[in-house]
Amino acid sequence: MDTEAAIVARLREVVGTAGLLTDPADTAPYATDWRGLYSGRTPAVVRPGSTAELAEVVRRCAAAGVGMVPQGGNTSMVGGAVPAENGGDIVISLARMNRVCAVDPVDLSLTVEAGVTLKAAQDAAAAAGCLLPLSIASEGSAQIGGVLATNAGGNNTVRYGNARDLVLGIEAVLPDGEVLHALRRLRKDNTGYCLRQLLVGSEGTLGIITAAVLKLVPRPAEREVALCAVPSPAQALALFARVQRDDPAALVAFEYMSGTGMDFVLRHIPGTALPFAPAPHYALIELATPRRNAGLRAALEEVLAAALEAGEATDAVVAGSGAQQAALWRLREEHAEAQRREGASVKNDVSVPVSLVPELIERGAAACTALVAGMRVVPFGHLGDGNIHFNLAQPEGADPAAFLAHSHAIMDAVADVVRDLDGSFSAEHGVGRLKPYLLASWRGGAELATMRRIKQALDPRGLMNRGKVLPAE
Ligand code: 2HG
Ligand code: ZN
Repeated sequence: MDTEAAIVARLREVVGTAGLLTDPADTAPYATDWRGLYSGRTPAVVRPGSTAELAEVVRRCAAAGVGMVPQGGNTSMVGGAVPAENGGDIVISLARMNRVCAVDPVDLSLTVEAGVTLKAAQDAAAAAGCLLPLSIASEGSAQIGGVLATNAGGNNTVRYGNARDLVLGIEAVLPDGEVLHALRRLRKDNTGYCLRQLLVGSEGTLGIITAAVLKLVPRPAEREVALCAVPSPAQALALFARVQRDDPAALVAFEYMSGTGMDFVLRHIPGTALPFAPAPHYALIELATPRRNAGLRAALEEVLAAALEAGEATDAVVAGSGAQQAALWRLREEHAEAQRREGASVKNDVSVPVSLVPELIERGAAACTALVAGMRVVPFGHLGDGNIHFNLAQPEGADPAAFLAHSHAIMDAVADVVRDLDGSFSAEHGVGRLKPYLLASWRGGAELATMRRIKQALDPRGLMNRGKVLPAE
């Protein structure tokens, strides 16, 4: 077995000094996750500048039997992109592969390298008069490679689906260093197994995505954003159903927030303010259409008036400018950051059929509050697609570690409710390092067995992002 120093030297030959970090002060940010759950160790962070370099890095790691941890913006909520504490695995950062290669407003496609941030990809689409309809709170840091590897969901799933629904083509380096060239931009291509979709959502365990062709849509001509105060989750669902009935083609996002989560945002995030008096629950609605003179604003005001009349909302504001739209969205997008500043939290990224969201929130709250005195229930998220972040914040002033010692009890209590409602234990954040232990009981039998056979076929020595997704046998 080669020494770590020998392997690092061989990788330096490929990427040069500029493409390699070895000083622990430089590698530490790559070995720690955004939530602060894991602090790993790595002998080196390799930052290749091209697919050819990356493929050679993978070949050399594979030849030496060294594990590899692919990493994009390192915004995983489940520790999916960090190395283990005791490990010698090499982190492979895609950050330098950040070129926007092509945008085609007729094909409605965008070709980017994996290290392009989601925000930069959105900007490239906008500059060509198009829209990349994927939006997540971490889009300023999250990179396309990671967004696809984790099949990110986000705010627009109700209209445009998840990341996997926006992928036309992919280029990836497989665990043996071979390059999978499938960077096609075809709308129809029915030629055998869909390998790009195998890579999407594989969380870096089957290979490293190096570039992708994404689907775009025409840029909206009209866009409206409203914030509503709602009396209960059940009324939020009724409001969603009303908006969806009225003009399903215009609905882009329907987000739910609790009064507790909003309070965290208002206290921790400078410059945020509510446009009306605080309420027990909130809904944020975005509508958009590519049709000009569609009268979207009048239509939205009409729907909201009917909702107020029916008691589904008690207050509502439609943003009057782009800046106000951004300010309303900020109240929702800053929920994760505000919770982080409030202290330790246990996250349950769960989904249920949309119609059961109120039941999830009510039963989940009842199941949790009994577990830890003073714990705060902070559910929020993508009501329109059934994905609620059923998060629990530590009691005020409590010791974070003592609270986190209850993590598994809390997650199990929520999981029992979710299972009863035919839901999923991970709706959009993936499995990562945090949740492989849940896979056997939720996706056991032929599902897990097939996943293992795929992993065995592509990565027989288990070198790609080990310890993630699949539980140890
Ligand atoms: C969001 O929807 C993200 O803001 C983060 O998925 C959710 O912090 C969370 O639990
Ligand atoms: Zn989310």
